[in-house]
Amino acid sequence: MLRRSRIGSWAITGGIAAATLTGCAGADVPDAVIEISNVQFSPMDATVEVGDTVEWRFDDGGLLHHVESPGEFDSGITGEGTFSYTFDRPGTYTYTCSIHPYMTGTVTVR
Ligand SMILES: [Cu+2]
Repeated sequence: MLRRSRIGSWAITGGIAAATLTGCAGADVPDAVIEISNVQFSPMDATVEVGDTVEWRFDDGGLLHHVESPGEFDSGITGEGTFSYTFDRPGTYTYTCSIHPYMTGTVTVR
């Protein structure tokens, strides 16, 4: 009896989570995700369309990083969380990490 009620409870929780995700899909789901781990951007080069949102995920065990493209976007220095930017003009955007200058990446917007 107890076991069955636990399973039922999990099913309800899952249903709510799925509904919440679906409800936010239009605004919050990035068009491209760039992982920051092992002191590099992955992928280093991303291509998106005008109007797309790119999300960088700081996932390097708390190591501080920075996503910076002077005059375009700047995540600030952080070791956790995410940074999103929506590109509304075509072009090739180069960015670096000010803490680790050898960390570079590009976003091509077409
Ligand atoms: Cu860095």
